[in-house]
Amino acid sequence: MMQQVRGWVRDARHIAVLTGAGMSAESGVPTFRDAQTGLWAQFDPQQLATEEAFRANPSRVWDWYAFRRELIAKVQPNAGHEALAAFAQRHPGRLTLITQNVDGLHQRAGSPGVLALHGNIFEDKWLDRPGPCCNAEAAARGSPPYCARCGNLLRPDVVWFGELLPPQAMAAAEEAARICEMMLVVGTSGVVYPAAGLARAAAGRVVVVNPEPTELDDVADAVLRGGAAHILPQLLEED
Ligand code: BV8
Repeated sequence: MMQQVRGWVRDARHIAVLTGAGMSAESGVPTFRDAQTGLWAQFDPQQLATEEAFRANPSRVWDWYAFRRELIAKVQPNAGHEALAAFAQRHPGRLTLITQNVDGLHQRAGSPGVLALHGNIFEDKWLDRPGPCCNAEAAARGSPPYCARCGNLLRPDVVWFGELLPPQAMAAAEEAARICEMMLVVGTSGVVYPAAGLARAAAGRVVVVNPEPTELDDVADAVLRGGAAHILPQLLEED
């Protein structure tokens, strides 16, 4: 199967890649559906990653993101991130990388033009429409930081459940799915929409890379059972 899929990679002019939290698992970043650790074990990420949860308890949600930021800042991109970046650098314009991840590891590995559908965990934005008094650099320290003049809160610049994805990134991702001869779907359970819908809309062959069964296995032309850091270097290295 690996040799056959390597042939598909060789023959594809346009390759779309959709990655999820499993892409970063071998870097040491727990996936979204891994049991939350320690203090966070009592919370469901799907409940925490919402505007409603933030408004109800800003410091709890802010502290969860601070905990994740601290963990992600200490890890490195893995061989899977690096294989995707090296391929894109060897073949400019042939590979479009679409990620649901907010950890920035694809960007740190050197992948160009990453379509980050769910935002960036290291960026903040104002919770409510900012007034002239709202200056993020001068925000009053706190969990979360806030505008001392009007009380507006800073929040992580990620897409929470119930929030629209960035229209430009999503449009570019849909275009990449439409023109691709193949789509690699790596490290995602395929549960979260509209990102998972990209695999269902792919014009080309769909190849799932995942150690476990996923919700997208039914649309896969091939499934490579294994970890991203192990499979992707084999799949993308040149003969
Ligand atoms: C929206 C940022 C419109 C925050 C995240 C149909 C259409 C549209 C929307 C919906 C729909 N159905 C339901 C919805 C609503 C909802 C949704 O999808 N709910 C699900 C749970 C049913 N979607 C939304 O709300 C989206 N917005 O639709 O807006 C709208 C707007 C207003 C009003 C109405 C409609 C917004 C979704 C974005 C949410 N934000 N992240 C943050 O990170 O804190 S999603 C979050 O889950 C992460 O980004 C994560 O990447 C993502 C998806 O999870 P996965 O990446 O798949 O991770 P998971 O843990 O599930 O799986 C890991 C996989 O890795 C596993 O398969 C595992 O086997 C594998 N793995 C493990 N180790 C490895 C590995 N793979 C490879 N190698 C390994 N070593």
